[in-house]
Amino acid sequence: LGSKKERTLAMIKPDAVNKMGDILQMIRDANLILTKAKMTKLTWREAADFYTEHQTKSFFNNLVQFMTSGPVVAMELMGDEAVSVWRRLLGPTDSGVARKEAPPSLRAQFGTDGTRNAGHGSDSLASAARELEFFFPSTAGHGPANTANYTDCA
Ligand code: DGI
Repeated sequence: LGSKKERTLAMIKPDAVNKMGDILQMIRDANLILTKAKMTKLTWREAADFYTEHQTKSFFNNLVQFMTSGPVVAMELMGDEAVSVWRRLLGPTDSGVARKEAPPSLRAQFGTDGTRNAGHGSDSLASAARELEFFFPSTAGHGPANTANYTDCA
């Protein structure tokens, strides 16, 4: 892997978990590779911690309610400019806005509105580091992904 490869934290939110197959296809078509994945049901506290930067916002309770309404799938994606590539696949935060854009993004296809918006992606390398540690803590024995030979997955 070249030195320009990035890692990002992608998440399929509860409203789109049953679209995982379509989403994995989008990931593959964008030349990102899946290096870690975990399905989990977040507790209220976990969801509130994950979105702690939004704790004072009016939509915070609705957001945490939604994020705890069913399982999510957390994924580590790797590839050239993975952070921005995945954000582009996601599309605008509000799925209603996303549907006005072409080509149809993940949120345009699988989300509903400004809260139920199908997916999450880290917005910077710093966020990615924090969010990857949140879902895949380095102390949990996952070990670093061996990225030396992922060509079979591309
Ligand atoms: O990084 P994003 O998910 O695109 O957006 P964000 O980090 O600003 O907000 C995190 C989540 O919070 C977003 O996916 C949905 C929710 N949210 C953000 N802004 C609004 C919102 N929900 C509602 N209802 N209204 C908002 O203005």
